[in-house]
Amino acid sequence: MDNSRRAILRGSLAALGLGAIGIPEWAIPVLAQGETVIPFTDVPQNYSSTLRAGANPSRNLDIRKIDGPLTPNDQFFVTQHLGHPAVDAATYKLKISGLVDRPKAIALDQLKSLGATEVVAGFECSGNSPRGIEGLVSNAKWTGVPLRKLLTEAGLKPEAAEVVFLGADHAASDVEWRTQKFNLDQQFGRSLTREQALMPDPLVAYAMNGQPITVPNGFPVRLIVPGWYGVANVKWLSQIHVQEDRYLGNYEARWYRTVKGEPIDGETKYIETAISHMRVKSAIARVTKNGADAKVLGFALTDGTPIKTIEVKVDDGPWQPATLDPSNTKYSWKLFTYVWKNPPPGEHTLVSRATDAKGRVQPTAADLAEKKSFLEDNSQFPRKLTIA
Ligand SMILES: Nc1nc2c(c(=O)[nH]1)N[C@H]1C(S)=C(S)[C@@H](COP(=O)(O)O)O[C@H]1N2
Ligand SMILES: [Mo]
Repeated sequence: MDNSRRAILRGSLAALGLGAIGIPEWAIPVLAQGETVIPFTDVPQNYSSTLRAGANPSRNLDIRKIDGPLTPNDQFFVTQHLGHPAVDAATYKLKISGLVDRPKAIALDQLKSLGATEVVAGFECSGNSPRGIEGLVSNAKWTGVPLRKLLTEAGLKPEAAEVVFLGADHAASDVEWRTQKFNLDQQFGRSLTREQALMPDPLVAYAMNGQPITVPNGFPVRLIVPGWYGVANVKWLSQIHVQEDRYLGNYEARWYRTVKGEPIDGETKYIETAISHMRVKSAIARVTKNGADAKVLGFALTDGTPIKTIEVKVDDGPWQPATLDPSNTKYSWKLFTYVWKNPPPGEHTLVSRATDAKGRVQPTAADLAEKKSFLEDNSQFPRKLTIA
């Protein structure tokens, strides 16, 4: 990159409040000659995308910096409940226990020798929303062994109905039962039904964008369930336990559920559901200007169902079709662009809306009024900016 482009980029990043940290290499192809970023006026001054220190370090992806299909490992969002356990790769063993014919304890090298299937999977935390500028989302290429291969080699017994995934992270936690509260040491755990676990997609992953999975993102091994919310992707995976009964752990049945009113035969019924497949969502991530026209960049997520349309609306104008990026794949996030011709000076509101091939339309915030719990907020995200 020549110095003039570098200077332009530095100016644009300064406008984002990012100037002081220098120019990350991956940001280099972002802006063409003469292209400048139009800052959003809806991003808080203190918005941070650095790993927050403390017992439970987390990090947002600053979606204004998305510049390509894969999120670099040092930018990938980070969130979890119980901090980052240190797992020693040299002594690591993935245990497979319970209702299997051949219980296993698989070392990391052994796991790597069992396969190198790749999937590009993007996901968001089910708590991701406009309130946090949609920063709990990322997209990476994962490499690992198909879960069903491991389960088939272990041999599921006929009565095996539920596959539980336990992380190495654990803590004394409140387990509520009626009016009682037990304080018990619990591992982070999630489950899939036998049928879901034997689908071709779920991956026991040991690499992320061609590198070992980072410690914050689950080193050395994590589960990836493409098309599902982040919570399904158990990090620091230490044990796969197969059982007959439904698993009702804290992060399966209590924390991660949606309380939502649905009209059923003309009456609103409050149905509680577990967090599973991602609901169709899109968001505008960045707006740039080069000459007279502005370019809008955004991302969309689905459960793997193809996108039918992504549309962008400027102020009170009509919905206009956006263009999907050719790099998108079945389970990746879907990048899109929209050319905003001749934006007039002044304040504007831009919003995007995704519709999938099953006809499911991304709702407005008002459409979600009967959803009482905040998870699974796939509402349209109106963005505000000012054209000088
Ligand atoms: N072991 C373990 N895995 C976990 C969690 C956790 O607390 N412990 N949190 C889940 C949640 S809620 C999300 S959104 C994703 C976040 O993955 P990331 O930090 O790699 O972005 O991890 C999931 N996997
Ligand atoms: Mo999450």
